This record gives sequence, C-alpha cells and structure tokens, in this order.
Amino acid sequence: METRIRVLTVRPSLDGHWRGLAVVSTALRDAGMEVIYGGVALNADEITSAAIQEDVDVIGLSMYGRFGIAYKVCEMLRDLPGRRPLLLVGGAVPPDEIQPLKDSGVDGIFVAGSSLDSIVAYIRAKCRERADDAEAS
Ligand code: B12
Repeated sequence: METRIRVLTVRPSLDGHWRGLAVVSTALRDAGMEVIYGGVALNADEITSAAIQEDVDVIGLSMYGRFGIAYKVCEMLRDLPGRRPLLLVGGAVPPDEIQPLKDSGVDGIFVAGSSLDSIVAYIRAKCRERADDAEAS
C-alpha cells in the first residue's frame, strides 16, 4: 500500500484571511493526504520544528503579507540534514515576491485563482519524483 502524503498547513500571520488555507487543507485531505493543521501565528522556528516532529513531506504556508517568515523557513530548511520537506506558499503573493521566494528555496507558489486540482496534482507529482529519486540512489 502506498504511504499517505503528509502535509503540514500553517497560516503564519494572525490576519483575517483564513479561507484560503481552510479550502486548501480540506482539498488535500479529500484527496487522501494526511493534513496536519498547524493553525495560525506560528513563527519560523515553530513551523520548522512541527515539520520535523511530524515528519511531513510538505509544508504549506498561507500568506497574505509578512513574507519574512517564508524566507526564514527556507533558511532553516536549508540547514536540515537529510531529506527536507517540499515548501509551498499560497495566498496573496505579489508578483515581485515570486522569484525571490523561489530563489530562496520555495518549491511551488499558488496565488489567488489557483485550482485545487492543480495544487493536489503538483504535490503528488513532486512527492512521486522524490520517492523515485530516493529509490534510485
Ligand atoms: C475575502 C477577503 C478578505 C476577508 C477575509 C476572508 C477570509 N475569512 O478568509 C476580510 C474581509 C476579513 C479581509 C480583510 C483584509 N484584507 Co482581504 N481579501 C479578501 C479577498 C477579496 C478574497 C480572499 C479569499 O478569501 N479568496 C478565496 C480563497 C479561497 O482564495 P485565496 O485566499 O486566494 O486562496 C487561494 C490561493 O491563494 C491558494 N492558497 C491560499 N493559501 C494556500 C496555502 C497553501 C499551502 C497552498 C498550496 C495554496 C494556498 O489556494 C487558494 C485556492 O486557489 C482578497 C482579494 C482576492 N481577490 O484574492 C483580499 C485580499 C487578500 N485582502 C487584502 C487586504 C489588504 C486586506 C486587509 C488588510 C484590508 C484592510 N485594509 O483592512 C484586511 C486584513 C485585516 C486583518 N487584520 O485581517 C489584500 C492583500 C494584499 C497583499 N497582502 O498583497 C487582497 C489581495 C486585496 C487586494 N487586492 O488588495 N479580506
């Protein structure tokens, strides 16, 4: 039996934009993934520690500003020994923030209007790719 993909979903900020993460977390769960809902107002340390403790395949951040935390998480993940989880950012990401986030290590960015199917498909494809690479090495 294939193991379920484990995803930690978090909204680092305390602003009122909760709908995006609720919709995405539900879609991932409905697609058969194990969703660990980390809640709101977590800092980079808390996000990284939760990801390690829960041994997740994916960290999903829902962000509507204050992108500093995403850069900090990238930095902390870079220092991890061994396999690092895939890092996704969704929400209101301004166009000029997309490339710098990717250059820092964010794997996928999903802005307003992204289809839930495309998010599920992206996660499945990337996790399959990583599992194949791990098997081959
Ligand atoms: C509804 C709304 C609100 C609601 C919140 C609804 C809720 N409960 O979530 C309320 C009225 C509370 C609100 C408040 C504010 N809002 Co508002 N809001 C919106 C609006 C119109 C729609 C957001 C929404 O719910 N969309 C539906 C959900 C499903 O879509 P989504 O959030 O984009 O999520 C999708 C993707 O982003 C992605 N995604 C999201 N999270 C994640 C996580 C992962 C892991 C992944 C993979 C993908 C993913 O997938 C989802 C599906 O496609 C947007 C504009 C817009 N059209 O996007 C502005 C918008 C987000 N708001 C904005 C602003 C500025 C504010 C306020 C600061 C306004 C103010 N001056 O008061 C306040 C925040 C104050 C506060 N303290 O909270 C800005 C953000 C600008 C920015 N930071 O770049 C926007 C973009 C409007 C704009 N054009 O200026 N808002």
